[in-house]
Amino acid sequence: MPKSFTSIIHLDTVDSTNSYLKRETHPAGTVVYTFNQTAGRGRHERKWLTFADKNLALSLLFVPEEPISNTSWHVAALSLALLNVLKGCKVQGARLKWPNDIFVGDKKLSGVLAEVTRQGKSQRIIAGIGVNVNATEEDLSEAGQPATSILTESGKAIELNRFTGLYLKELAKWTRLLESSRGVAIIKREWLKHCPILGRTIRWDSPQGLVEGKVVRVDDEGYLIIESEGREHCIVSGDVTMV
Ligand code: BT5
Repeated sequence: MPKSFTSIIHLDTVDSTNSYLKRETHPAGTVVYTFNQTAGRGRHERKWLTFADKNLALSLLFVPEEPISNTSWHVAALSLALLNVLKGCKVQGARLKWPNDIFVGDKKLSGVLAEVTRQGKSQRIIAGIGVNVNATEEDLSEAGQPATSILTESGKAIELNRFTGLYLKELAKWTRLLESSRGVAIIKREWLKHCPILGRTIRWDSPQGLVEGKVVRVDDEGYLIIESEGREHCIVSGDVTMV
């Protein structure tokens, strides 16, 4: 088992690997995964489709020593780990899309959902990733937005246990980095390399309505700072599209 994890639980089926970790008591570093998630969740109560025995749904429990104010770098660790595995799977041109997606061209291949709960005085971060591994174009047409998979991009299916092993090995590296003192700086640098958002004009679906502005920086907590009509806005969450 990779050193960063305390246990790795494989479930034949589960409603949602994030929900599983939320309702159970497990130590920090527990990973749970399945190839048959029946009620996968996205952000804002959206659905995440898994397609039985074709895709991976995996969640990891973090219990940080100090409370954190946002989960951007945890999300980034899960995504960056996947980007490295995708290279080995001959998927060309994968990139990150703020805040939580992996895209190839204009199609979504993976999404991450991070949720924060409390247990006594501890903060628990449950970060879950859904990866389209062997889903076919026909499956993906149900996703409600352009979507793709490793199979569709590379033309080759990959055995799910093998894929999960490769992903866990990478994830262990990024998780260790996240917990090291210089880790966040390295994750931020790598994230910026793969998420070409600086200087771009974006449209942000804010609680007050649509805001269009240029991304001037990403702060150390992973928030996007955009400039719009002479004012800076800090984007904490929500959906953004490039203009
Ligand atoms: C996400 O939400 O992209 C986060 C997805 C996280 C799923 C993982 S699986 C393990 C863990 N357990 C869970 O229950 N969840 C996590 P969001 O950015 O809100 O995107 C959701 C939208 O993506 C949906 O409204 C659909 O349009 C689209 N979608 C659903 N399934 C998809 C799929 N398999 N591939 C591509 N797009 C999909």
